Amino acid sequence: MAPPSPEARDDHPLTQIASAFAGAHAVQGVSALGNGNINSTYLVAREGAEPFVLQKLNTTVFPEPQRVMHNLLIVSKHVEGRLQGEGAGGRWVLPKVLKSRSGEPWLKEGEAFWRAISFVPATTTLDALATPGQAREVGYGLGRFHELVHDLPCEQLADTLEGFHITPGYLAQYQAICSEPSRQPSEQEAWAHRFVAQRAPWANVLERAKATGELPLRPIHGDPKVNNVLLDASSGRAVALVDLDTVKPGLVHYDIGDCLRSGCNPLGEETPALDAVSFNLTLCEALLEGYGAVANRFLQPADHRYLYDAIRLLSFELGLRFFTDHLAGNVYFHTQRPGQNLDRALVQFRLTESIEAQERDIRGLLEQLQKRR
Ligand code: GN1
Ligand code: MG
Repeated sequence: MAPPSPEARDDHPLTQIASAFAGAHAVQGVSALGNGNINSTYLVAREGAEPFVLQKLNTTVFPEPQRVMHNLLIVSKHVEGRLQGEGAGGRWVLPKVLKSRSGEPWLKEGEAFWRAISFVPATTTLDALATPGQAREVGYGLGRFHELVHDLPCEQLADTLEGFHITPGYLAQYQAICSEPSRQPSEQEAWAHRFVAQRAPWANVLERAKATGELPLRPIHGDPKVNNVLLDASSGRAVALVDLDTVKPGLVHYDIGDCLRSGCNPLGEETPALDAVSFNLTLCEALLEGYGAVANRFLQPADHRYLYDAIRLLSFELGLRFFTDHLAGNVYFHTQRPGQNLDRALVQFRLTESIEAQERDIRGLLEQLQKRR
């Protein structure tokens, strides 16, 4: 028999933290799960009960983690009510928040903030999409989520991450960093600086529409990249949207743009093949079809007007966020190697260019989506 992994030892700190959420069941093992850029996530196996997911929240990013839990519990209760109302036919699963030994839905250990949620068995995730069938499911997953929360009053949700998806705010952070004395930029950095400067005047497009009341605030997921959609392992159908830390009032455009910039980039966010990065229209069409199948009933004409900008903006915005973090010394996104945030930024900027080059076709697809209402 293989020796137990170090994390499975009774006296290992991770095992002790996991035990606080494991009820009466002994913890058998703790292993890393997924590849999130912000929180640290583990899968905990325990004796005689289902495994569960343990997460250490990044409190630099989420300085008030109790607010995150507040939103998670509000959304869970709302969605649970909706699913019960639908009866057994509705295909959707909502991971449950687990309580720790103290009876609270978290565990504080010094500066660290831990929480646990149930694991949805027999599901898979994809880091990038390869087929229209997968894209349709990811789109359906986001539409289903929007549809389940669109009647939850925004006032009930706290702001868990101030400034999230406010592109002009990211631009201001970038400009502040650029105004500090620094070394001579590399060729790639100089290219990225020019890229940002050319698009800066347009970067407030969604915030302006929000400020004039043209686009309404609604509950949003905030981070619907493709690997946050759980797909049933045998049927491939979307059954859950996880990573609910950034659920808060916002524009559905942030979500739609984020899901498309992630779903229609078949090479993924970490590809080294920069010249081959492109926005895939076939995947875009399928993803929008899946989304529209559930979400079209609440999208308004004004929402449709800004969808192209949302797709272009969210890939630009993520590139800008990666680039700024690179210039700031990698303080926000986890990295595994030097230069990784610059490389990630270049991928998003190439994707933005590809979106811009296909503007007419993308707008054509969006018109079809609107006609299907
Ligand atoms: C972060 O942690 P993760 O991987 O779920 C980020 C998202 C980005 C994403 C890019 C709170 O999400 O906004 O789109 O990285 N989350 C936060 O991979 O900033
Ligand atoms: Mg996330």
